[in-house]
Amino acid sequence: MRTQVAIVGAGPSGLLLGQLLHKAGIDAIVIERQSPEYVLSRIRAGVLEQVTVDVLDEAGVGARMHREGLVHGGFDLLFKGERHRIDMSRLTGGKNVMVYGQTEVTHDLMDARAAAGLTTVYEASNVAVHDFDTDRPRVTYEKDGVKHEVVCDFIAGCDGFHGVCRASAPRNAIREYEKIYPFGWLGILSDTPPVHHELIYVNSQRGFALCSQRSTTRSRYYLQVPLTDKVEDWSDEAFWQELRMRLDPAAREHLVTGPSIEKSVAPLRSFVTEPLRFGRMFLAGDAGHIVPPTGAKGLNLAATDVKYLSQAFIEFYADQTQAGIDSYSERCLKRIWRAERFSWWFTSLMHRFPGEGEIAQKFQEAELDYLIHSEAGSRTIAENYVGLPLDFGR
Ligand code: RFL
Ligand code: PHB
Repeated sequence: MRTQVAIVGAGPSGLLLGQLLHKAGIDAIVIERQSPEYVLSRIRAGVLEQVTVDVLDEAGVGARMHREGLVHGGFDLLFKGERHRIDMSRLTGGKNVMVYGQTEVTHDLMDARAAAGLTTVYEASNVAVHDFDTDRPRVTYEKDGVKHEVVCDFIAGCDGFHGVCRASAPRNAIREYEKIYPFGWLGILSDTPPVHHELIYVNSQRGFALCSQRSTTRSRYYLQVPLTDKVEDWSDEAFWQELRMRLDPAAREHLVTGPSIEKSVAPLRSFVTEPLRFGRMFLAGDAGHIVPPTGAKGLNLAATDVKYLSQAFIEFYADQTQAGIDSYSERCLKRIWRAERFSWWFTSLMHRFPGEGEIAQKFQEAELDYLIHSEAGSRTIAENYVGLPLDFGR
């Protein structure tokens, strides 16, 4: 078959790109390795920046998010046993974030795609990308034992960190930067009311914890755990007990526990690919970069990549200009490195690093103390958390 843009991966990046292109009258196909159920079962992000909310609105998929999402104007930092609120809204001139799960975003995008009658091939195997150094790239895959070929103008690699697109880029044209952190996050989802109406980021001697939420009746909690820990090592009871020990007395008292409906361990990594374009193949979202989740930036970066990429394709077809395509990589990477820096810094500030001793904890506590008492310090964390403006630094 022939299409204008072949999108590999039906995570939020791929589906959002498909929707933005559809709105602009550009033909695209989405090819995904997994089933829709599997894609929806991955519990990940929960915090959307205003920029992401705007892109979802632009794609025409924001209605349920505005109805059901929770607008947060601040979050708490808990250290030395006490909680301190970062008033994001006041510190940033009225900016907020939207708490709305990635699962729901993906669901809304899937529904919109189905309603528009657009093609998504799920459970495609042996997906491969070819000839992206020519003006006639191809994607091949197998479905139900039958081989297929898609001839296109462009390939969008939206296939996440373990995808095939980045792996197919010529080794002499790609540079990868990586840092792996010496711990993971154990996450639990439960149908219990959140311990607090906003998020709590916890620095404790026992390690980092995060109290997040999906709705007023569904909670998401995380604990820093050693990389060697497996989900099976943690009963629900053990999780709640450890969480309680990392919280302050008031939160400990308010914490409502219950059976987990999902439990998983995620490794933490900082990773950037340069460039994000190889001829007529473009990487977007986790295919090109990973941040540790502490700053809640992964999905938000994916949304900006996709916004820039859709703009570049729209300009190419409507105005016959290559300008957006040529500047895509550089434009994205500027924003990516800023978010990488913030995510690395916030991760370093909040976690216990094995072997670093008690002085590291003291340094962190002193820095947190500075941040909450300094208007400049508080504003720095707030403006990064809500997301730097798209024209920042220009
Ligand atoms: P995804 O979601 O990994 O989707 C990629 C899709 O590509 C498919 N695929 C292939 N398809 C065809 N052929 C192949 N060869 C393929 N290989 C892979 C995969 O099956 C998949 O469906 O990447 P995408 O779309 O770029 O989206 C990125 C986000 O998922 C990610 O950045 C966020 O989840 C990160 N993240 C967070 N981001 C935020 O902005 N705010 C948060 O609060 C936040 N919290 C988190 C997070 C990530 C976490 N984990 C588990 C790493 C919390 C956690 C715990
Ligand atoms: C989440 O709700 O899953 C979440 C929230 C904030 C983060 C990371 C994850 O920084």
